[in-house]
Amino acid sequence: MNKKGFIFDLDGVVVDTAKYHFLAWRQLANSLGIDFTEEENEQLKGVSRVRSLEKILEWGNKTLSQDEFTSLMATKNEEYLSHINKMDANEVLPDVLKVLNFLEERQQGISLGSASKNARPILERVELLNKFHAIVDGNDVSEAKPNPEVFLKGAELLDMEPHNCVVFEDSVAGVQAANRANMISIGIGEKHVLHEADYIFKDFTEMSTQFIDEIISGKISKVNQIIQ
Ligand code: B16
Ligand code: MG
Repeated sequence: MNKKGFIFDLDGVVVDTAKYHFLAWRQLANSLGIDFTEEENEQLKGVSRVRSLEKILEWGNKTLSQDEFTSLMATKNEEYLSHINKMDANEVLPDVLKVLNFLEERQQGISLGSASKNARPILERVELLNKFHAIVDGNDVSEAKPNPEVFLKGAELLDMEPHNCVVFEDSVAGVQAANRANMISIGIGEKHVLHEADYIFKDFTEMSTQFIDEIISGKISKVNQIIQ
């Protein structure tokens, strides 16, 4: 079948909001006397807000009451939203629009598969909301990546079998989720971080339309092969 489901992660794939998550989490962590590196931050990518705060508290060896925990999550989100509210279409990552338009031309299924509860407002701000046939975000799932729920729901909404779906992901947890869903996992980012992905590209400018066509035709399938 020459139709596939293409599932895009949001943060770090469609837009670089990963940097805003990092700024907001680091500010919050520092206020608790905890610091973490950009390398440790990789572990926060793609995972839920709750799990992110749990990890930061683990790093700092701190425990909080449930009320404090909830209030800190709200503080982080306010800080994060102050960055998001300044975003516009210029913040869409290079060649994302080109790939979305190409997939639209080829009449492929297009879904978002993000852990973020802010996914819809972000897509609206960067004027991409109408490019997706389905959206699954942090409001729609009960299990966080690396659990495959977010991508399996995307496949279902697109009416596609998981093995006919492809996931673009910038996070380790997200690549693992795609693999567990039995989808072709395409890492967007660094090879040494995303080595579990079937294919890896630095960004969409490195991905040819021929590569996408070969996925659509089935010539390229799920193998543990690295292209860069
Ligand atoms: P929010 P993605 C994820 O989005 C981020 O990568 C991760 O860092 C964040 O904690 C998570 O969304 C939740 O985001 O606080 O906005 O609900 O990469 O899955 O698109
Ligand atoms: Mg991401």
